[in-house]
Amino acid sequence: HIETATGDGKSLYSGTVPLQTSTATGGYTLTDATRGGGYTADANNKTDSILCQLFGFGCPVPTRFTDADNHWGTGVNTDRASAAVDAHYGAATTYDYYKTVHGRNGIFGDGKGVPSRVHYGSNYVNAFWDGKQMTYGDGDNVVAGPLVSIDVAGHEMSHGVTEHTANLTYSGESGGLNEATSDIFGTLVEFYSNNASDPGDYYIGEEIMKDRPALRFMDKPSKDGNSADCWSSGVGNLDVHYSSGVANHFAYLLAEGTGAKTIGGLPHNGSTCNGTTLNGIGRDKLGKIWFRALSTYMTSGTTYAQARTATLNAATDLYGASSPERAAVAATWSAVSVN
Ligand code: ASN
Ligand code: ZN
Ligand code: CA
Repeated sequence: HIETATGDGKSLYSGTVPLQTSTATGGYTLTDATRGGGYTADANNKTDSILCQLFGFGCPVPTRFTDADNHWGTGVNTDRASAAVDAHYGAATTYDYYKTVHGRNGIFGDGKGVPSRVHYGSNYVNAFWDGKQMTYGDGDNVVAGPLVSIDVAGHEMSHGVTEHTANLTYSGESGGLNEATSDIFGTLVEFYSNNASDPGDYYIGEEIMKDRPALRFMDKPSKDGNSADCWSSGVGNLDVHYSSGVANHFAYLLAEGTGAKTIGGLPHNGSTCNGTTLNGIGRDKLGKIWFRALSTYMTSGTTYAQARTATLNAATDLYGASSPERAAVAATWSAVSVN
């Protein structure tokens, strides 16, 4: 019979981490029965055909990893299990974050875990949630290394949470809010992991990027050369990974306020679009307010103006209509030109 076991693994980005596994023929396998049976498998560098992507026909079947002694990986990508260690840890940490902090049982809210597959395609510089499973590329080692860092894992799986809550449409302003939701919770998962090798910060993808410090910067989104710091009419015409900048900037300023500080060893500097100074109410309250807004007030077509109202309603529910938290939400949206 199958038993659950606790092993450990040498990850690519998060040092040695505990892993929840199961006994299997030949030792152990990366199946986490304590978190709804989520498992991690090897995509063997195959890609999904168009038929697979559109209709689910002829999809390559990932193969399970096995390990004889339940000590996984080497911390370098030449060992195929190392990226799997990060992915399995990322899925477990994201599951725990939503359950512990928000009382949500997994991505779908039904207690089911999800499959993750690593080594997708060849030099594939992306990671994605397809509605059912996580997929991670190995990167090209020029722009990016393997895309299995905890903030990327939390970002992608949070797309699943968004899909099953507000279901923000992935274009226009709602698309920016969808992307920002993933950046916000990917970041809060990274902080929740409390991992010395990859401490929390408001950069997205700082562990994976090779040709720049990170993919995105929540303290000042325009640092990526493309993202918007402040709302303006037409921001919804940007790619959703850039229109997200307004909400990422809001989230950073709400939690941390203005001014220069070092977070997770990296420089951050919040400044407002209207010249105001903000103090920040902390990450935990940011997470509570954003999650309640997402799961209670936002809908598929929510705009930035409506996100302001949604988060104000959430803050009223959580802290009261006259609370400093609600006032901070109002002042912070105004600080990113959402009035
Ligand atoms: N990595 C991209 C993202 O999550 C892929 C996608 O699903 N658009 O934004
Ligand atoms: Zn995304
Ligand atoms: Ca990060």
